[in-house]
Amino acid sequence: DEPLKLSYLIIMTIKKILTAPDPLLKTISKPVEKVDDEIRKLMDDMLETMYDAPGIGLAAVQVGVPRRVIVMDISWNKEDGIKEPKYFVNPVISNKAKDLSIYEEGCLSVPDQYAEIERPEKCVINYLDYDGKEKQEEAEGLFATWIQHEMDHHEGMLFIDHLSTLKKILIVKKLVKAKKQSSKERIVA
Ligand code: GNR
Ligand code: NI
Repeated sequence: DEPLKLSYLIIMTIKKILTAPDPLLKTISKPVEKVDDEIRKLMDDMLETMYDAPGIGLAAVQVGVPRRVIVMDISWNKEDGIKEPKYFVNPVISNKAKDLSIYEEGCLSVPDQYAEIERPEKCVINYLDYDGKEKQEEAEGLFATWIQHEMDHHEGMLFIDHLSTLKKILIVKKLVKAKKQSSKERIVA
């Protein structure tokens, strides 16, 4: 028989994603002091949680950790199935373009709700990567929209905060109703 080789073991945890109107989602996230193993473990867990959801991005506050950490993978649902995870620690956005683009956005913390949101079509992003190295990238198109959506989470904002008060109230009402419904179903089950 083949000998069993276990060179290393990675345990990743799928965490619970908070949904609006959870007050924790309004927390302003704190910067990370050092990209150490604890932060890397958080990023691994966030990535697993995001793939499981499934989503294309996730901010730490969405799993109840108010730190400036984002994971993202905009490629993994393409046909080739190759995953390309990206990690952004302490991201800062600059050089926002004056021109805006509109995309229909959704959010794992606002389940089943979508709305068209206008944001600068291009921006520059400075951040620390998985190894704590400083990086700079230009973002445009969907990537620009997504990174700005994730950055909003660090400021305690959701995409619905860009909508009119009326639209926002309607969406939050729907979410509260859906939450009540699912907890009833759990009791019956
Ligand atoms: O999975 C997600 N899809 C998405 C679609 C359009 C615009 C933004 C997003 S982000 C979202 C995941 C999420 O909630 N990240 O915070
Ligand atoms: Ni979101």
